[in-house]
Amino acid sequence: MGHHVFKYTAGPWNIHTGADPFGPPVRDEVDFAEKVAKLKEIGYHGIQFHDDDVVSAEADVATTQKIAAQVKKILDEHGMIAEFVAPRLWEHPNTIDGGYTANDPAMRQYALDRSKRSIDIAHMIGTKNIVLWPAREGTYIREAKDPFTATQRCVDYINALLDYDKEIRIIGEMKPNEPMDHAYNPTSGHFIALAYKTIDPDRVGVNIESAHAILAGLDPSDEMAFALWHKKLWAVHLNDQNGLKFDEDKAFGSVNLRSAFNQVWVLDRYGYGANGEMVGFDVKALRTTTPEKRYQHLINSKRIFEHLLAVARSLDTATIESFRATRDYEGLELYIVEKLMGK
Ligand code: 3MF
Ligand code: MG
Repeated sequence: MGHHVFKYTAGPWNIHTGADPFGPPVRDEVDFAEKVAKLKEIGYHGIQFHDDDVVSAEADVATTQKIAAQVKKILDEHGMIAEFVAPRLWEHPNTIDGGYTANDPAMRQYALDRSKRSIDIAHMIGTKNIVLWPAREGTYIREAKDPFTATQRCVDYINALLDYDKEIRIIGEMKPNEPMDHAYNPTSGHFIALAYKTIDPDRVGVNIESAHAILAGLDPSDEMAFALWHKKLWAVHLNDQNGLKFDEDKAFGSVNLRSAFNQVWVLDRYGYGANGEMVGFDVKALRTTTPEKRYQHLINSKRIFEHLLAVARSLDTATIESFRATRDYEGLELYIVEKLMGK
């Protein structure tokens, strides 16, 4: 398996100003067209979008079509594709209490309408993929919402979108916490279980983010393997995370090289990308990064992925099998670690 060429994507939010909850921007915002041109230059193949990365959520239909066409033109001019559109259901006043799990029916309707509009935008820029990061679909306090009802509302919401458009695919990007204390469906496994209860399971899959798996105390490569087995790994957000704290979105492989290696190895072994899946990086520049280096974390993540791919492809299968057959896992460990050290 494998040995095909991987293709890389990132979102416009991955080139950002460095603003954080504790301080203002430290770098200027960069024009969208410049981001696309630069990502192309550093070897990327496509762009990921929130709905409002394409066009403001307040724009009317005619304006939405016009601006989406301009965005598509910029992509086309650079030979870049749109990987997905994610409805941003966490910034608007109507989503303070969540989207489809909000207690107020009017707010749930807003989430649905905005998501349908995201599907329309996805068509305009040429993708069939909708990513669902259920940011505020959870609670700050346990008693705020009913978890049984929330489960049903999630399935009803997905069904409504599958029914609205017979071509789109819903790709859940699960995360256990942040911004919420607890999110509903905190792991990919939860979402895959729900997928089978929807009206069209073949159009419901997952986007696995390394940091989100780590925050759930799980191993990202095992999470990926589980989804690959279900034929439901349709996107990845590779990055890294130093322990249990806020979602750091560090450059891929920058914290735990062995974990990163195992993610690359499992993706390559099981043909990730063979059906057009992209290697997405959801990485943030450090706040200390100077404007001239604002793409360096994206360059680094891709380069580290490629180095790890070379390591994975240099492994000798017979050697690994003989370590396994003799239960010599100490030997296997040294074999892998020395490979990672270039020995
Ligand atoms: C949050 C995330 C998000 C999602 C993005 C697309 C800002 O932890 O990972 O990145 O990836 O909203 O769904
Ligand atoms: Mg992400």
